[in-house]
Amino acid sequence: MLRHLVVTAAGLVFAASAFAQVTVKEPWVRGTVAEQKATGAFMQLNSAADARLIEVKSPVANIVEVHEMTMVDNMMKMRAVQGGLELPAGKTVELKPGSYHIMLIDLKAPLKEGATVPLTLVVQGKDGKKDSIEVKAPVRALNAAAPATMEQMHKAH
Ligand SMILES: [Cu+2]
Repeated sequence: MLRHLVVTAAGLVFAASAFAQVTVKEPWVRGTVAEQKATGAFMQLNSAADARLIEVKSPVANIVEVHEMTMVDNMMKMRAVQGGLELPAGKTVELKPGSYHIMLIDLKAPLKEGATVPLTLVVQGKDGKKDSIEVKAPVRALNAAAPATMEQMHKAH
């Protein structure tokens, strides 16, 4: 825990000095029930300069991946975005159910409505510089605006 706090503090300092122009809007995490081991985190990202979301970390899950949904043989499948999620300068990239999302896998405990999930977004600019952005995402009810099949799809991989 102490180590995590130290890393977080360093990330914030770095964010203030690097490009640091990634705006995060409306972050939220879909709540889970007992025994559910995965869920999605959603938000809108807007970067002032071309960048990529290359990594996401969270203390609530053992594995965190950036996913995309694609049609394969007429079926919606999800997979990890290779090489990071592109954030074109000035364009809002929406992470939402049925589209790009942050996958929280192997959850350490159920996420209840009203809780807050800390997420650390690692963004890399074209110059190779990395920046950390701390996000606090509120947990919304399980059935909030999400396709019912999403959880089933995650079981497939
Ligand atoms: Cu996913």
